[in-house]
Amino acid sequence: MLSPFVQRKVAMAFYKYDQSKNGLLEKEDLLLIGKKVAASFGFKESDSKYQEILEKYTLAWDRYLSAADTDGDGKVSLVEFLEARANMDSSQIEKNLEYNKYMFDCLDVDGSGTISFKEYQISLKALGETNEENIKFAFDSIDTNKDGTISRDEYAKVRSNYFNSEDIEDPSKWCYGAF
Ligand SMILES: [Ca+2]
Ligand SMILES: [Ca+2]
Ligand SMILES: [Ca+2]
Repeated sequence: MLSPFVQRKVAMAFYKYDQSKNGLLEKEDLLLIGKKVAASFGFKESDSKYQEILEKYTLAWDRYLSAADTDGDGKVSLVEFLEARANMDSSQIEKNLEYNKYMFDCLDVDGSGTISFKEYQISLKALGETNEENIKFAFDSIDTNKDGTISRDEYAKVRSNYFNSEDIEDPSKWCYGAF
């Protein structure tokens, strides 16, 4: 059973991903985010880079998020999403890193192996965060070694804390935008 604080964080992430606002997560939501991100980078539908970004979001659904669809109806309800998070073991670092890979790849639009401030900013804006200061605060708190980029390890750490930490002061709660 997740604590009320963790439930709140999980639900917040769920509703940010639910772009069609029907209360369910579907592949379509991931594609909507991918399309916003691709458009923000100035790519057009006919560009190969645009299709490449959509492919990353498709993989994030197929290989990661859809695993929470336990009743197999093609949609993830909030209950299913909460259950999937409750079953996520923070000690299974390797498994979490593997899951994180698909979300990380979505954010690492240019495939450089790190998430730049611009990549993070565009992703958060696609999820509905518009306040630049909030985005900067979130980015700086994830970039723990202060090299100006988010590494795979830094990203895995913040997602693990987001979905597991009971510390209400921990800034990881900001990783999807203002908390
Ligand atoms: Ca379902
Ligand atoms: Ca990058
Ligand atoms: Ca860093």
